[in-house]
Amino acid sequence: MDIVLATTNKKKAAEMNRIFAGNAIRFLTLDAFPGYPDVEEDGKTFRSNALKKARAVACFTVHPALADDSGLEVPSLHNAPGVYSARYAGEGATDEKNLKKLLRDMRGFKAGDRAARFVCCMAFVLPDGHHKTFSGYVTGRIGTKKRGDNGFGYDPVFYPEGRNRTFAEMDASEKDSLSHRGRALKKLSQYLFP
Ligand code: ITT
Repeated sequence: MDIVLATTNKKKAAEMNRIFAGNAIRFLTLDAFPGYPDVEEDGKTFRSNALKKARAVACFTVHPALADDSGLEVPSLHNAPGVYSARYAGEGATDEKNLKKLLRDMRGFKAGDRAARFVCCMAFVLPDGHHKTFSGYVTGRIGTKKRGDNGFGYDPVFYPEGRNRTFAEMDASEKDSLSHRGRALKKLSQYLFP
């Protein structure tokens, strides 16, 4: 089965390919469909943004589409950056800038106020409009400085629960086995290949 990945984030796409490797699925990227229009992520929830992205791609490409909307929630920041994770430091901000802003906003926070979780909502949409969504979560805490070079986004400051290494200090398979994206994709896999 061909599924078009509705993401422009190459590192996310690489994770999705990796986690699904070995299944009877070929992931296509949007590069194969020139002229695909930009979709504004203006939803208030990860689910509504994921559905919006996947619906737009299924409609444009006439192929099944898979979109991921994901981000980091910090309860002591009223769940920010949340759906704004990719643009926490402003429209078009780099991972580096978003991460710096997070550390700045949490400066002085005690250990008990550094809890966080990553959330991922995967939306799978068929060209006829049928859809299904799958959510995955990983809880942990935010460190006080960056550690590690792997991964992307907020990985260098996120310590999954029970570990004393950040996602950016783990190899790909260890992150995939714990991550919000890995957990959501596992549910999709169980749905597609029961
Ligand atoms: P697409 O919308 O094209 O898929 P994007 O990067 O804009 O790409 P999102 O809108 O879903 O994706 O934003 C997700 C942001 O949340 C991402 O830019 C990271 O900052 C953060 N994030 C999500 N998953 C992450 C992960 O596994 N590790 C670290 N940061 C992550």
